[in-house]
Amino acid sequence: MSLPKRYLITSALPYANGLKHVGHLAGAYIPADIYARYLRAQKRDVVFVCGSDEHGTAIPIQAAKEGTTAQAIIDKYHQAMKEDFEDLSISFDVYHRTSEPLHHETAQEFFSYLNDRGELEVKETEQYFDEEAQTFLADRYIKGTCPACGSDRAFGDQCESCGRTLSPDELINPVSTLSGKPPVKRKTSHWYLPLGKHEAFLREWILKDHADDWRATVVGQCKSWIEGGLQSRAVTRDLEWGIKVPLQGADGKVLYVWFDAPIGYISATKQWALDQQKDWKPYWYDRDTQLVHFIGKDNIVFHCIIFPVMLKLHGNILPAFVPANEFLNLEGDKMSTSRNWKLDMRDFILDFVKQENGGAQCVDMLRYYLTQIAPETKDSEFTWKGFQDAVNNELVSIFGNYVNRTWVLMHKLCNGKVPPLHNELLDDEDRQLIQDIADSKTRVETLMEGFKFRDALFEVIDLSRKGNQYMQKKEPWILAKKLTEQPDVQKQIDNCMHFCLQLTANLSILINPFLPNTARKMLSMMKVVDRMLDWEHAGKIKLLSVGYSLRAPELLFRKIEDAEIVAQVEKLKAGLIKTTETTGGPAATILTEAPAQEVAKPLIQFDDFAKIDLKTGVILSAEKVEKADKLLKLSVNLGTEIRAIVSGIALHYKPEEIIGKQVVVVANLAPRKMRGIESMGMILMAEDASGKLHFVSPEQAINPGSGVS
Ligand code: B3M
Ligand code: ZN
Repeated sequence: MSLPKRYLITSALPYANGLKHVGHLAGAYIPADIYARYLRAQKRDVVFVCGSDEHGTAIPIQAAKEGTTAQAIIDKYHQAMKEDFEDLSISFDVYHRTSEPLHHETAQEFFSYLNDRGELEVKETEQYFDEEAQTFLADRYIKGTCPACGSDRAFGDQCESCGRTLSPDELINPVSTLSGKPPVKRKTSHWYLPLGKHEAFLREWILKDHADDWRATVVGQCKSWIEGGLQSRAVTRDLEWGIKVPLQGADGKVLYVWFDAPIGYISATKQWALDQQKDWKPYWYDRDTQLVHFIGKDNIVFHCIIFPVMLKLHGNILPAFVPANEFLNLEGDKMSTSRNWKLDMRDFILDFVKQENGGAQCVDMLRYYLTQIAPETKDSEFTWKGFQDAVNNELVSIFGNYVNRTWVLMHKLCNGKVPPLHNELLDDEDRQLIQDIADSKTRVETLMEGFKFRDALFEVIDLSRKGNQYMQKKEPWILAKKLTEQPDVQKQIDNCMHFCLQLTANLSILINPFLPNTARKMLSMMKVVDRMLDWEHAGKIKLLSVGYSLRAPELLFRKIEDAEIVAQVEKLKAGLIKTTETTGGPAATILTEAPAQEVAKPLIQFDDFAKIDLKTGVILSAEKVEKADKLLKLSVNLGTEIRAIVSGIALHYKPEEIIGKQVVVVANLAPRKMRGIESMGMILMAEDASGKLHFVSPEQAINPGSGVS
C-alpha cells in the first residue's frame, strides 16, 4: 500500500469559555502531537491544525457568568489556551480562532455551497422560547433531565454527565437557563442537513470500509446512530452570537456552532498556508491526503457522521481515521468543571513547569504519564500517586538511569569519547542488543501507525530497560578493576560503552515524538544537531562516530516527592464544589459466577431465543408500590415509548438510586398485573452469590430502544 502524500492532523477545537484540563490534553492534544512529531521525523508532509472554538451559546453564557462581553471572553481564553498548549510543547503548525474573518468567510461559503445545491432543507418548527427573556432557547440556554442517564445536568445540545448528544425536545422537564422558567413553544424557520438522505453512504463508508481499521468504540457509536434513524439536523440557530447566515432575510439567524467549528479545521489550514506561502487546497481536496481527527469520545458523531456528510457534499476528502479517546477520570471520580474536580493544564504549568525545579522536564513528565494512561480503548484514571510512580519508577529509575549511567561510565572509562568497536570481540549479548534496537524501531512504527501510542511508548521504555540489563551483564565497572593486570580488558569496556551510547542515540529518536524536550536534552549531551532525530536513523548502531567527544551528563528527570503529591491531592479536595449533580452514566455490569448447585436449564433452539424481544431502556422514574415490600413501579424509556414496569427489586435498590440506570428489558412479555398495577415488561437482573440483584446494562450509554441479542 502506498503511503499518503500528505497528512492533515486536527485536534478538537477547544471552546474558548474556560481553561482546559488534563483530560482534554490526554484525549485530543497529546496523541495528535505525538503523531504529528512522529510523521515530521519521518519527513512526511504534515500540517497539524487547531484553534479556539469561539461561537455557540457556551461563550455568551460564560460572559454573563463573568460579567463581561462575549468578545472579552474569547480574547481571554483564546490567549490562555494558546499559551498553555505552547507551555506543554503541543506543536500545532497553526493555532487559529473561529472569530477570525477568514473563518467566517470560509464557513459562510460552505453553507452557501450546500444551500445553493439544494442540500439543505428549510423547515418551520416549534422551538422553545423564553417569554421573559423574549428569546429562543438554543442549546445551552435550555436545560433539563437527560433522557439517557437521568442526570439533571443535561442541556439542549448535550448531557454534561453522560456526554450524549441531545436536542432540546428530548429533555425531560426543560427550563430556560436565562429565566429559570419552563419555556413555551414558538414557530421559527431553520436550515437542516438531511442526514437520512446519506444513510447508504454512511453505512458503506463507516460500517463496511472502516469496520476493521477504526476503533471499536467509534464504529459502535456510529452504528447506533445510524441504526437509531438519522434525523435531519438543524444547522442554524436563533442567536446573536455566531456566524451570520449569509442569506437575505435571515436576520437574527446564525450558523450552529457545530456546523461552523469543524470548518475551523479548514480555515486554520488556510491561515497556515497564507503564513507559509503554500497552497491549502491539496490538504482538503486531494485524495492522497490522509486526514486524521483526534477527539474525545463525546465528539464522535460530529466528526464521523455530520462533518463527513458536509465534506462529501462540499467535494472535500473524508477523514481516514478518527482516533477518539475515552474519558480520563481523576482520583476516583469523573473530571468535572462544575464541581471543580479537575486538574487544569494551567495548574500543572504553574505548580510544576514554572517552578524552580520544574521546566521542560516537568512538561515531559506529564506527557509521559498522560500517554502511559491514555484512555485509548477505555476510560482511565489520573492519580497523583500514579503520576509519582510513573515518573520515579519508570522515567527516573529506568530511562533516566540508563542514560545517566552510560554517560557517567563513558566519561570515567572512555575519556568522555565514543570508544572504538572491536568486532572480533562481539558476543551473543552484543548481537542480542543490536537485534533489540532494530526490533524496537519496527515495533514502535507499527504501533504508531495504528494509533497505539501507549504501547509504543512502553516499547521505548522497554528498550531502555534492556539497555540496563545489558550493562548489568557486562559490568564494565568490574572490568575496569582488572585493567592494571589485563590492559586488554579495555577492549571489552569499549565495546560495551560503544553499544550503550548507540542505544542512547536510538532512544533519543524513539522518545522524541513523546518527550520532545528530553530528546533535545539528549541531543545536547551527545553534541549533535536536530537532524539526528530523523526517524530514518532509528534502528541503526552507527549513529555516533568513534572518537567523538560528548558533553557531561545532565539529569533528564527529577523525582516527584511525596510532599508534592500530598499537596496536590489536598488542593484538589479543598477545591471541590459540592453540587447536586447525579453522576449518571451507565453502571458497570457485575458478572457473578453461577452458583455451582444451580441446575442447568434444558437446551433451547435459536428460534426459541429469537422470540424474546430484548431492548435497552433507561429508568426515568421509580416509586415504591404500596403494601408490597419487594416491588418498585418504574417508568422506562424504550426509545419509542415509555413503559410502566413493576420490578421485584425494592429490597436491593432505593428508588432514587436507579434513576437514569440503563437496563435491558424483555419488551414482549405479556402484561401482568402485580398489586393492581399492569406491568408491561421485565427488567433483566443478575443475582450474585449473596442473593443481591444487579442490573444487566450495556457497558456504555447507548440509545434507549436498541436491540439486544
Ligand atoms: N469545541 C466541543 C468540545 O470541546 C468542541 C469541539 C469542536 S471540534 C470541531 O467538546
Ligand atoms: Zn446523560
